[in-house]
Amino acid sequence: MTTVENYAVAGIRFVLIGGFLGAGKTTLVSRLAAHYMAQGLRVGIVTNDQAADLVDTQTLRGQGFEVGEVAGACFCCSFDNLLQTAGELGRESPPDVILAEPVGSCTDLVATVILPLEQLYGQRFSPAPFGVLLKPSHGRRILGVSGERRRSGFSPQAEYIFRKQLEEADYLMIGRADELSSTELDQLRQVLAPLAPDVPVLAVSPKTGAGLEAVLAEIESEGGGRRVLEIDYDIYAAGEAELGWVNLTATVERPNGTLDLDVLTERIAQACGEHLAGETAEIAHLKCVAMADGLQSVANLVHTGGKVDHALSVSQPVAGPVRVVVNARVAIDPQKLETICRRSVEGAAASLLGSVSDVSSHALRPGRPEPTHRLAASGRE
Ligand SMILES: Nc1nc2c(ncn2[C@@H]2O[C@H](COP(=O)(O)OP(=O)(O)OP(=O)(O)O)[C@@H](O)[C@H]2O)c(=O)[nH]1
Ligand SMILES: [Mg+2]
Repeated sequence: MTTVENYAVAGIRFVLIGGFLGAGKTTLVSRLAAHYMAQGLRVGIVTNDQAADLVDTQTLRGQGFEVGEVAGACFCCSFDNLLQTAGELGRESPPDVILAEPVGSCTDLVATVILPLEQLYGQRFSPAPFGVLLKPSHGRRILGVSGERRRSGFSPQAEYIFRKQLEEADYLMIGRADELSSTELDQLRQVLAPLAPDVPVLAVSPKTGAGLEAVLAEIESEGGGRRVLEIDYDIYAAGEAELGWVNLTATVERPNGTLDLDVLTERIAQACGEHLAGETAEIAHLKCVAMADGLQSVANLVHTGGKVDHALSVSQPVAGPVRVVVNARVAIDPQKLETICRRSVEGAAASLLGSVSDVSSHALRPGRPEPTHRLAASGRE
């Protein structure tokens, strides 16, 4: 069982949770953080994105966690920034556990993050075995469950990233298990077996907490296999560059009236989803947070044609300005995506008799990953 004492001896337990965009990493990180805090451990969280204005940072901070953000590039390419951000968590007394969520289009994390932490900064950090969440919706299509190899909506290069993420795991977690039948779980286990032989495969539901005990046991086990990938960075870079990336912020206001934050985020996500379906553009993850009076509503879409889900809900209407942040990662031209996001925010606000101001956004395609370090298990760069 984890105690403050044994983490204090071993250094900060550094827990990296990998997995594709929309797999459920933030939801799992939040569950794990709550669990460790309830045990009396000090917890810090690090989020990561290619651009500023992250929904995940807002939602985790809104839940009362201490969160540092590495923005502008993935952990592997901003390794020193990751170290600095981790070092700034819990300034008065360092955390016992750091939970870190990499960008969901990132892979090769064992060689570029876990081994450098272990081999170059092993006095400070004790990296846990690396767990990767499988996203069932895209996983079924990309891995060809039951021979139903359907179009995933992504190019072979982006599918390559999805597979590589699974290959480097010390343990795999099939996410959203609450939505899967036992047959569907078995089918996923079968297609995972050749990709990741000899790796434990857990069924988890970050949203309900089911399966958390088994994840905790993996995190607390000693040593990971440190599965360093054989990976072609040209394919990896092409796969990442296929995604349009938009982070948009805006203020929505309804003069002399109140706004229902859940309806607002749902309408924004719904409108984006409809526009993108019209473009036959596959959504990797589209999330929208609306914040006011310390309250947060978050609406998510994790594939095109999917149903809008609320990761966080607010029951009462709010008066006054509402801060909205949209993060969209979609296989489409980023400028087109930016226009769709702006129009969707404006349309949703207008449908609630609200107005939009202070709009700002970043639209980009992720650049080629150039890791700060890339270590082999032997410690050589
Ligand atoms: N039904 C169900 N939904 C879940 C579960 N875990 C996460 N979700 C939902 O899946 C969506 C994506 O979850 P996130 O935790 O934001 O996913 P993520 O991997 O952090 O996404 P990125 O940061 O964009 O890569 C949200 O709507 C969550 O509420 C689960 O166990 N069951
Ligand atoms: Mg996340």
